[in-house]
Amino acid sequence: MQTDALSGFDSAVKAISKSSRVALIHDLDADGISSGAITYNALRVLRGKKPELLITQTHKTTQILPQSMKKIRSKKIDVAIIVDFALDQSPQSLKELGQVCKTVLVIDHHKDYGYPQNERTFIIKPQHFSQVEPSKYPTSKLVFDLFSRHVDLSAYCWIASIGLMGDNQLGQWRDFVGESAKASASSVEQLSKCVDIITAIETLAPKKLNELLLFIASSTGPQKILASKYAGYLKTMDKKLDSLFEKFKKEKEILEKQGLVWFEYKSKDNIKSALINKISNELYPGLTVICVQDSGKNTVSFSARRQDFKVKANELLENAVRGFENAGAGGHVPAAAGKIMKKDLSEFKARVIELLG
Ligand SMILES: [Mn+2]
Repeated sequence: MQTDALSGFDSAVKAISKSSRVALIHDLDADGISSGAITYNALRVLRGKKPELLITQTHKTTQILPQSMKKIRSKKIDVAIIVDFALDQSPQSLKELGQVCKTVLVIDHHKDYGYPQNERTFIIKPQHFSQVEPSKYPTSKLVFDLFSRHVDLSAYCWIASIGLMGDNQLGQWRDFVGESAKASASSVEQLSKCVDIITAIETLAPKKLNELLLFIASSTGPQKILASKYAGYLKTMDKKLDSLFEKFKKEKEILEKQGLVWFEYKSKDNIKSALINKISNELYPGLTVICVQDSGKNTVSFSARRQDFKVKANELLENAVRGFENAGAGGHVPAAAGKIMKKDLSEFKARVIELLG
């Protein structure tokens, strides 16, 4: 299994050449942006030219959206590389991409949804070759380790550190982060501030994520990010986060028996990951925390956290949305998310409580 996965990855990479037409598609959070930046640079070094297409989708999803497929077709892409989202959770979408592109390479650390691999489609996840629990092996570190088998990426170790800290995994990789801080003449605190900058752009100016990824990929070190125009978003972000955090403290609901902390709020900003990370890390690492965001549409989105692994947040949410129309959920054991129609919210909550017993 171990050699299979790594040698399969190696063959997929060796088949990418200067004449290949490559698209890179990434997730939108700090790990997704960082793994995108590292993969972008790895491809540039590997083939002496940048990818033909960098796709930043309009919202978080495990699918390749129709407008992305259109770009892939019109740019005559034959190699598609997907980082940090489980495209195998959307088998129809993955199949469609496999019919258009000669090679599809998915590099991800979410649950393995058991998509049947074939000569055109190769999926690699930590669980295929490593003992590290997949949520603790963020895609930034994964692409850094995997592509380092082919090209020297040591100048970008700080980007891998930013990405893995974005997925809350400093504890797992403390030595690596310490070394990359030293190598980039920065500190863990500065790298952590870069995470906050990416999260602020994801929340307040998601249309800028594509240019931010390119900016990070071309930066010589974290200082460039800290001194950039993007850092200007931090203040607004902190303000919004603090005010929701205060609201949480007053309005949260705690269900002792289920070990559940439940919070519903309204916001037009896509702020729920940042908010729930703060709540879970600072107040309730040992309880199941669920935050439900109403953005004024006919759907609501939600996130769940459970850091002691005693509840599988991804399976809890997947089971709680089963059968609902226009609904979806997924993610990691300690961190997951999804959305449902607003009309199903009370049934969703009842199911969560029931599932937690
Ligand atoms: Mn990730």
